[in-house]
Amino acid sequence: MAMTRHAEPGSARGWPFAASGALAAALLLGIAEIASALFSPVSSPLVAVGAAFIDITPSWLKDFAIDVFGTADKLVLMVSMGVVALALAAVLGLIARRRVALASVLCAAIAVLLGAAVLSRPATGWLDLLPTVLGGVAGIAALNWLVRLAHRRTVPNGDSPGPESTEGGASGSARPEAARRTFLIGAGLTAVVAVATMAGGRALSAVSTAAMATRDALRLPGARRTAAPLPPGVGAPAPGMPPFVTPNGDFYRIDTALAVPRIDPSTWELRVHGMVEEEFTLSFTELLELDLQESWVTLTCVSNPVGGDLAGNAKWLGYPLQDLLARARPQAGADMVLSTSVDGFSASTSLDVLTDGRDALLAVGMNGEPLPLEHGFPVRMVVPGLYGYVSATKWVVDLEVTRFADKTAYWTDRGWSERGPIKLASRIDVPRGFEAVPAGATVLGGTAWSQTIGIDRVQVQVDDGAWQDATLAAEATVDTWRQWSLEWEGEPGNHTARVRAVNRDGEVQTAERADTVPDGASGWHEVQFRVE
Ligand SMILES: Nc1nc2c(c(=O)[nH]1)N[C@H]1C(S)=C(S)[C@@H](COP(=O)(O)O)O[C@H]1N2
Ligand SMILES: [Mo]
Repeated sequence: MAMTRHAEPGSARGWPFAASGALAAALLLGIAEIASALFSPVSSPLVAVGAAFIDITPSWLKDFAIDVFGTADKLVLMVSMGVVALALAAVLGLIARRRVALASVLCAAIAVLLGAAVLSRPATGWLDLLPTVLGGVAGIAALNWLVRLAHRRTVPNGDSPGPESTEGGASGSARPEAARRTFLIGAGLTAVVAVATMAGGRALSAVSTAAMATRDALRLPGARRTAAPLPPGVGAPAPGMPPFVTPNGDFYRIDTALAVPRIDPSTWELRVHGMVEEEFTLSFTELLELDLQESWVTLTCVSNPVGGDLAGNAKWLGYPLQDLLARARPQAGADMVLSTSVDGFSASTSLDVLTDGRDALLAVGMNGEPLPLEHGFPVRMVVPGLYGYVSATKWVVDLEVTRFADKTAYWTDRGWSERGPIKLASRIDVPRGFEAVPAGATVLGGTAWSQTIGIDRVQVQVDDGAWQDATLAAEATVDTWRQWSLEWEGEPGNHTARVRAVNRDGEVQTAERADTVPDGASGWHEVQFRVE
């Protein structure tokens, strides 16, 4: 007896659904890959799953894989994972044929598993789930769309009886053709986007991996003029205070860069030009051969609200901008230096400030390391006393000596003020807002800054009582913040503490509240807390 298989219109046309599933999965991974390359390389679900897989593989299997495939072992792993994933995704597509909602839920469940793999990596946090979430959303949308198109191409063939079967012959033969073409176009489009995002993402992360390797291999020369060691007691003796020196990994980051620029130091060049007697360009090697200097500087962002933490303190290594400008010899009438980043960001810095002797640096090092990629590798500016948006250009490649009357910078074009000196500020770090502290003696602590001038006094007022002088911690330099503390004993219940600082010029921090726009927030910081 011969087994004859009759081509059932329904079951024979499973492949468009299987393909829809595979394409949706490919899109999910592609979108996640490009997003992670732009956002944070450790957040790639593909890499996370591969790494997690390597971690759980028994060592005999690892040894076997290395024996058989040698250095191609990782490639073989990635390709095998890809094949298994596409096969599973094809099954998902077949499920979606009858139960698209269930398949969507399964797809979301897969995204959750991928997210779990990302979170299981050592250097990831909740934000690193973003690429997987974006990929998951794209994947589910593509699955639903393609499955709908796949149904349309089968329906007129009698897959489901309905009004179509009673329609005239003309539409009966024309519609499947058109529907088939629509499905193929949809599938092709999804494939193109999936492949492009995957390839783009992998290429981009290869570039960042290379940039990180270059940075890791870089040895910075020592400073000709080193910073004085920190005096003992720069940290206030209040438990829970932030460290006096901000570790690079905890340093606040503010920039307009969607993807962190990756600059190869061997191709980096700084062009110094404009209203100068001598234009020149400087290479990274030339920069490192100059007399580098170290200095402690507290950077502050103009967008820092009263009491906020958009400030960080580091030891910077670099070449004095004053000396660099002396070599260019600015012409009379120039009053500004427009610095531009490789990504187009620009800052207008007053020429007076850059030549008044303060420690303004063309910086290459941060806390004893090359600048981290996200803090401007390989070269940025650091200017004590000015908010970052008018001075701290990261990935800097161009300095134009010009006039405020002739040129404007990125944020000045968007309503922020032209010069941006940092306002005298103080904040309470402990207790934190709404913290409950045990009864007995409490140590209040915080931070104050008045870069280039120095902090002379910090005063604290609790519950409308008298202003009390806080104890100042040791001062590192006038360009750094200064910690303070105050011992206080209060009744159980709710309390409010407020703080103000006085700088060495005798200026008392104003109580007048100002928004961050256009030139920085002002006002006294207040914290409410409870004594148990
Ligand atoms: N290229 C570039 N440099 C930039 C910015 C930017 O958006 N792009 N932002 C500036 C701002 S507003 C601040 S506050 C500082 C922050 O430096 P950080 O990210 O190293 O803390 O960088 C400045 N330099
Ligand atoms: Mo900023």
